[in-house]
This record gives sequence, structure tokens and C-alpha cells, in this order.
Amino acid sequence: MSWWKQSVVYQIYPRSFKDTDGDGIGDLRGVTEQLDYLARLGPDVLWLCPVYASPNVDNGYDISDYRAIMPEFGTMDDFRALLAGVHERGMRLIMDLVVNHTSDQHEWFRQARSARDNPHREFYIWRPPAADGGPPNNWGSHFGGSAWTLDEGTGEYYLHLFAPEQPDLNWAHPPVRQAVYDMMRFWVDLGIDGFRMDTINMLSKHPDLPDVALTSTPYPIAEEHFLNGPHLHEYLREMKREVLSHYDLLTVGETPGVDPVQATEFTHPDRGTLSMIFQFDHMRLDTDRTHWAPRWTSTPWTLADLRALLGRWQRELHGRGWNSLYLSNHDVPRMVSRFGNDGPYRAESAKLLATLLFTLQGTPYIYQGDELGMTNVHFASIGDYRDVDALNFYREARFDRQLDEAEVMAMIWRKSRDNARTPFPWNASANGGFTTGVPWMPLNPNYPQINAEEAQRDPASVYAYYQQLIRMRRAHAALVDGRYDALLDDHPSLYVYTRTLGKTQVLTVLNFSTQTCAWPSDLALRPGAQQLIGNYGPEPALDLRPYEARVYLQPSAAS
Ligand code: ISL
Repeated sequence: MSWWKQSVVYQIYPRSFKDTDGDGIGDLRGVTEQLDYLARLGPDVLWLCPVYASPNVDNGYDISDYRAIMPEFGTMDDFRALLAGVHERGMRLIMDLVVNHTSDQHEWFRQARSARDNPHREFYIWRPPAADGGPPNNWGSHFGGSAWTLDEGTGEYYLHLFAPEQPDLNWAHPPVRQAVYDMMRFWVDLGIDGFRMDTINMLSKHPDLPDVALTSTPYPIAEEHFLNGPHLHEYLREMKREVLSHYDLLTVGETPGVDPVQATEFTHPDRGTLSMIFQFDHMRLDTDRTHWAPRWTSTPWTLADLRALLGRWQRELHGRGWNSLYLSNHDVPRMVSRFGNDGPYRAESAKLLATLLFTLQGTPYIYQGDELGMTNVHFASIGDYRDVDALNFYREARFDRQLDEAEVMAMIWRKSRDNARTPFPWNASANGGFTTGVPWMPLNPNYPQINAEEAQRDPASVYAYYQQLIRMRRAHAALVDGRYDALLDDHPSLYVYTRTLGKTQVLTVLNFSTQTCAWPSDLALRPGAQQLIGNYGPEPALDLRPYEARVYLQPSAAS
């Protein structure tokens, strides 16, 4: 069986993990220094967000040299030392692969914009201005405004689905693809164990780049014209042939707007190209899609919707594909603040959400700090936010649309990516022990209470619970391969399901509520059932307390 199916992945956002040289920015030596912390927690795989040379318009997702380490993060020797340290501890390391776009400071783009007949011109996507001199179509950038920027020097517009400093590569041009494959071989030959592929289903744009037809905003996100485009799978098959098939790697594609049927095309055990994907359905559960900026909205979500949506993925991928299990990452708010309760039930709900991730089918991902139950931040001033996405949104909302300060800040508090990017709190000392200098962004002010030192001291901490979950996952094959069946589908606050493999069954009972809930009369444990884990300790009351999570092992009907 593929090792990555049994693995647990831990995502590191290096800028905010650990600073060792006092410049206020996390670095590779910081990760190496804390490898024992990670090994004690117990994941099998570390995913390192981009560490390549970058002007950091989008914190490393704008790469200016794919074969060099960002000087703020260290050197290639630091990287080799980190990789060796990971392998010495029996873990593996995967890297971010950001090849939908480069930085505008990448040598390819410098060449491309230098003249229309430059050989690198075709590495990017250029179009002449529209008749009125404006952008060639109405596509919007994910970070606001048009997805096109006029290059004054050569008189044409270039496409950027993200910031203007992130021009999209032209994957229809074969030399682009070969250059990417070469670069991938370079990293795999250094010894890395796989890739997390950024926005991988945006590579193939509709060849005619048509306008978005019906739109209420001037610059809509043209997903229908760039997600899962006509040549995407052809490119991925080529990548597999050229690179991936020659190694034993974990590959995870970030694929917004993919449904379970499409997901099997990427990850089918026989004909797929990637190990697994990140799907986004549950990330859209609490958003108002009719709003001009859907990602910044927060609408109430229901357990019924979450259950239906996760259940659909569980059923449709079983035996046909493979999923990642995540509730947070560096692009979304903290999971406990978004899907749990970051007030009185912070620890309980953080553990409940983790229990969900570790008992479904797929590969669980832990985002840095979630093992401490870290929460969102409410910085009073926009001046404390760093993310290009938040700053652009603030400008547009406040100044173009004249929304009031309180309303805009409330949206930023709930949905900003910076919620997940505050520096890691190692202990209760100044700046959480993250840096001896001035941190590149402020820490969450709750770091004196929520920090790694405290978590490791407390046997009832969220951290200790994650350690148990990781051990539990390893011990029970049903958690990897078992079939998913939902029970009590209409229950208003309980999410209950089983995972069945041969003679064993794992039963998970999650109370998604601040109220105690009676144990349902139609839910019977089988004779011989034993509890594997629970977030209220080993001897639970019969009733399910607020945010209580329990997992049982029991014989299946087949036994
Ligand atoms: O399209 C989306 C949701 O429907 C977006 O969430 C989009 O998929 C996401 O922003 C892509 O994120 C990745 O690429 C970005 C980078 O800023 C993010 O940090 C990265 O995870 C551009 O490289």
C-alpha cells in the first residue's frame, strides 16, 4: 500500500515557525532546531511552504528563483541540513511547487518583458489591449482588480490570476513544461519526498480567454475559464511520465472547484497522476457566494451541510481516489475559531475537530499551531496585518466601496489569512520565544497561555491529544481503509459515523454543540466495544458533553 495513505502530514509556514538569527523572520535553521518538537508530536511527513528566493509580495508564493533558498530563510546548506535531520528522525519532507505563476522578478519574466521577440516571451500569457486600451477581458485577480497588467515597455497586457507581481506561466508552451520538470528533478534528486502543488488545476486556461458572461462585479474570478481546463490532465500525465513516475513521492494537488468525480481523475489508484488533492467544498460552506468578495463573508453553516458534503466525498472517493483531510492551512482562518468554539470550549472543540480529521478516510493534515489549539487574532489596526490579500481587500472595501471601518475589520478578523500566520508561540517569554528581535507580524496576544511549552507540560492539552490521535491512526487499519457509513443522518448536533474493515469497525461520535446531548437511544454500541480516545478523558458520562468526541473500536457486523 502507498505509504502516504497511512501518513499524517504537518504543514510548516516557515516565516512564522522559528527565527534563529533575530531578524524577526522564521528560518530553515529554526525548523531544524525544532525537529525534535515535531518528532515528539509524531507526524510522518512535513510539508514546507515555499522557501525559494522570492521578493515576498505573496510570502514566497511569488518565486524569483526555483533553485535558490530565500536569503531570509537561509542557504542551500541549511536546507540540506534540514532534510537530513528530517530523514534521521524517520520523517519525510515535501516542498511546495508553485508553477502556475512565477514572480515578476524571475529571470524568465524579466526576459519576457524585455521585448516582444524575446525567446522567453511565450513563457507567459500576453494579449494586446482591448479596443478601448483596457484589459483584454474582464477576468479578475484573486487578490482584487483586473487579472491583467499592462506592460508599458512592450505595450501588451500579461495575465496574473493572483497579484500583478505573479505573472501566470504559459503551460501551452512546451519549453515551460520542460523547465518545470527539470526543476522538479533537481529537488527530488536532492532527496525530497514529494510536492504540494499550488493551484495545480489552474494551469490550462481556456485557449480563447473569453469574458465571464454574467457578472455583477467588474472583475469576476473566471473560474469556469481557468479551472480544470482542456489540457490540464494532459500536462499532468506528461509530468508523471517525465518526473513523478520515476520516484516514490507524495504529491498533493491544490484543486479549488473540483468535485468528487473530477477528484478521481487526479487520484485514481490506476490512472491518476497525483497521490491526493485538497478539495475546497468545506471551505466554501460558510461563504456567501453572491457577495462581491465571497471569501470575506461568514455565513452560518450547519452540521447537516458539513455532514452531507464530507459524506459525499467519503463515499465517492472510496476505492476510487484519495483525499486530504484538513480544516485549516495558511490561507484560511484558524479551524477552532471557524468551525469550533474559541471561547469556553476552545480545547474541547479543537480536539473534536482533530478527531474528525483523524477518523475520516484520507490523509490528515495538521497546520502549524493547530496542535496547540491556536485561535484567530483581532488586531485593532489594519497596520498589524501583512497579507497582500487582506491589505487589498481593506483598500477596496474601505475606499472604493466606502464600507465602514468596523464592518471591514470584522470581516478581516473572521476570514483573514493572517489569522493563521501569526508567529508560532514556543513559550510564554517575550514574543513567545519565536524571535529575539521584532517579529515580522505580531503574535497572537494569547501566547502566554497558548504555547508549545505549556502544551507539552499539560497531559490534557490539545497537543497531547494530537499525539494520541496520531498513535491511534497508526494502530488501526480501519481508519485508513475502512468504508465510511454515516449514522443518525438527521441528528441536529451529533455527527456519527463508522469506518468498517473486515471484522473491525471504528465508531466516531462527535457533539458539535455547546449543549450536553443525551446519548441517542437508537445508537447502540456492539458487544465488546472499547473506547479508543475521547476528549473528556477515558471514562465518559453516557451523555455527550459540549463538543465531546469519542471514538470506539468494536466488532463489525461481518464478524
Ligand atoms: O480559488 C480559491 C478559492 O476558490 C483560492 O482560495 C485559491 O485557490 C487560493 O488562494 C490559492 O492559494 C495558493 O496560491 C496562492 C497563494 O497566495 C496561497 O498562499 C496558496 O496556498 C497563489 O500562489
